[in-house]
Amino acid sequence: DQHEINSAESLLFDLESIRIATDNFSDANKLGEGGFGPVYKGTLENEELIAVKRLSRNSGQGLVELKNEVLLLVKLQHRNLVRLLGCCLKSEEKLLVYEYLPNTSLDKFLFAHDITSSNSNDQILYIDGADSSKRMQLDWATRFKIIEGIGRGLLYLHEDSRLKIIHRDLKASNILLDANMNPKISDFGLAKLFGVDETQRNTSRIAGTYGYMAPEYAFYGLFSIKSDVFSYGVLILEILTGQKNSNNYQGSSSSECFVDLITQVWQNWTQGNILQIIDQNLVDHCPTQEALRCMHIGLLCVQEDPVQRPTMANIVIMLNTHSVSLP
Ligand code: ACK
Repeated sequence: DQHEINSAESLLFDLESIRIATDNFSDANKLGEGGFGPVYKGTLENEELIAVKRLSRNSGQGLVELKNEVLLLVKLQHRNLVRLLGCCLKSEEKLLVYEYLPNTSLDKFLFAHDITSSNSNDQILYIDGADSSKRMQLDWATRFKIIEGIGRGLLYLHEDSRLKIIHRDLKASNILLDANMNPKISDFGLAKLFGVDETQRNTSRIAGTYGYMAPEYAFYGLFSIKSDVFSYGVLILEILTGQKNSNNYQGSSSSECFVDLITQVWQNWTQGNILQIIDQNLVDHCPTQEALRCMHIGLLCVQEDPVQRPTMANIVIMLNTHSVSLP
C-alpha cells in the first residue's frame, strides 16, 4: 500500500555514497559471506558505521530473498532486531544497508573459530592465545541477556508487531551482537508473513538450516511459530553448552545426538551435578537457578510435538519468573 511504498522510498540509498562508504567494496572491508552474497563494513559521511549486504550477480533466488527482507524489515522496529537503514535496488547493484554491529555474530562467541583470520579489530571479547578452542569468553550474565533478548525479539515477530512473522532461519550465525552484547535477530530472507488466523503453512521448498529445523518442517515442510520456537530451543541449548547441534536428520546414528546429550546433561544437573552441564568457558559463579530455568525452557522448545512447545509469550514469562517449578 501507499504507506509501505512511502517508507520503502525513504529508505533508498544512493549507490555512489555506499561505494564511497565501503571503499568500493574493498576486500579489507569485507566482513564475510552471507546468505545471498558478501557483506561489507562501511562508514558514512556522518561517521555512522554500516554493514552492506551485496547481492552476488546472477543470484535469481537471492533477489527474491533480498526483496523479502526489505519488505518485512521496513515494517519492523525492535531493539532485538537488526535495523535496516536502507537499500539500493534500482541500479545494477542490489544492496541492503544495516546498522553495523561491532561484535558481529553470536556464532563466533560460541563455537571454535580461528580468530586470526578475522580482519576486524573492534570485537571486544576475545580470549587470546591460551584457549585452544579460541572461543571467546561469555560469562553467564551475558549468556542470559542474549537468550532473553532473542526471546523478546522473537516474541515481537510472532505477536507484538501486530503482524505474525515466522523467521524460519533462526541460528547462532543469524544473531548479531551490539557493543553491549545485546542480541539482534538478522537475516529475514526466508521469513514469512502469516495471516492473523493462519497457524501453519506447508511448503515443498524446505529452506533453512539443518540442526535448527523442527522435525515437522524438515520432514514434511510444515512451518509455524512453533517451528521458530524449536530453533530458539536449539539456540538456548547451544548458548548454555557452547556445543553446536550436530543433529542433521540424515544419518540415523547421529539423528538425535544433540538432544540426547542435552538430556543426559540435564539428568546430571538435576542430580545435583550442576557445574558440569554448562560450557567449560563459563565462569564458576553461575547463578544455577537461572541456568537451570533456561535449560528447562530449551528442552521444552525442542519437543517433537509442536503443540507441546511453549509460545514465545510463555517463554518470556518463564525466563523472568524466578519461582518456575523445575521437573
Ligand atoms: O560472523 P560474522 O563476523 O558476522 O560474519 C558474518 C558476515 O557479516 C556475513 O554475514 C557479518 N555481519 C552481517 N551483518 C552484520 C552487521 N549488521 N554488523 C556487523 N557484522 C555483520 C556476520
